[in-house]
Amino acid sequence: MIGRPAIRSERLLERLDRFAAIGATARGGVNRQALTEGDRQARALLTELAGARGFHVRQDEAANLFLRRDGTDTALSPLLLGSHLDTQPTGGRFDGALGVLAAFEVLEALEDASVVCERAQEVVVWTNEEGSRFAPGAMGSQAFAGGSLPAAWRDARSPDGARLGDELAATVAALPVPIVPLGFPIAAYLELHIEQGPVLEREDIPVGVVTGIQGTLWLDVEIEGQAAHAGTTPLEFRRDPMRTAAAAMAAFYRTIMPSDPEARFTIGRIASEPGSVNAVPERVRLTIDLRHPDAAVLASLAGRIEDVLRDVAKEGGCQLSIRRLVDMPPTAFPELMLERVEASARRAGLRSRRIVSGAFHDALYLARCAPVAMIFCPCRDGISHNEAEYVEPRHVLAGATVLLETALSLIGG
Ligand code: HGY
Ligand code: MN
Ligand code: MN
Ligand code: MN
Repeated sequence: MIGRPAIRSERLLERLDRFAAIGATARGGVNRQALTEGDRQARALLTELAGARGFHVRQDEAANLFLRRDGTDTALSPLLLGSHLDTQPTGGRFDGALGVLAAFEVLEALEDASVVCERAQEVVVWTNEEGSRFAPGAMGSQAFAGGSLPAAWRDARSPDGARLGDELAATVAALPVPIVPLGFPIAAYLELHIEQGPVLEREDIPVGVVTGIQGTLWLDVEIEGQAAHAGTTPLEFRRDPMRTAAAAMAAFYRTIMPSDPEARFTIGRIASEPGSVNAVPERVRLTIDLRHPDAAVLASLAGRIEDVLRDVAKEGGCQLSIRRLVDMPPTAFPELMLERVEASARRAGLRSRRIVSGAFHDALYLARCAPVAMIFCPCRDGISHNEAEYVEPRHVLAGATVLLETALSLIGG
């Protein structure tokens, strides 16, 4: 080893700028949705950078991408570190990309310092973490942890009408690299991510030691009534799904979050068919994103939501269908891994605090197959899933340094 490996901040910041240019939006954000041309472009760039450093690039059938830096003992399972490159439609330049590029920077720092390790290290890019173009979210990591990609997912359709299976095939075909089995033994998984909330910034603490991830449920709700003339149809003749949806939404906004400060309830998408100004809609579809740190409370809130929907649909003479698109139980990360990250922060001379994640992450599924640790860094005003998302360079460096230190503690460096 030639000296202790160190993060080269200017290289990492330059990489973040370079990737932010792929899918850049006019308002300074990034629109690089899962399995689009932009996603494929970012994967190709990362593959090129990896090849230039002699890292081995491979992918699996879920298009999860792996960049491997060999260890001396091939019998040892690798340390995996990474995140995702796909973004929200009006996403930021750090959500996901920070974790991938910081992980890549860790491998480069090890290579620069000629650190020879017994255990291989692999940067991973998980496919479709956001789930906003194709549900469910954290798709690639879920397939990796489960060892299979459910056939039903392949027929998932995006709002722009694309079929997941086709986009997945195009993404895998776009990178002529060896295919690895879906799911292989790993020693541990590390992920650096922005907090996407206000706590670390408010307390001026540079490192978040993530204790776990709260539970998440996504519901796809379809309310079917009867299309009718807007001008001629009196109330008693209407079976209006928009009126039904509005009654349910009013009840949800009035009760769920106001009565439980830990509950998170979001309707992010609503669509009306045929969507004509002067026709009572035939159908209304809306999505519900429900979260809570307590599994029993999450289940009971979901039950109440479904009861309210059934009652108002009955009252409005409408048909109702509810599909569960995502059902992620609350997940805790191992105490020993939390202590590892805290020790890494201390070695780096950085203050840290434990924090639960309000957002889900790929680490949630990796926790089912290996010891996992997540490191958070503060983001400005806690803003994310928004083009204004921003992380100060000093916090990028702090997070990447703790990621390097934690990786070293796991590969015997
Ligand atoms: O929705 C989430 O929690 C993640 O940021 N995709
Ligand atoms: Mn090699
Ligand atoms: Mn993310
Ligand atoms: Mn996100």
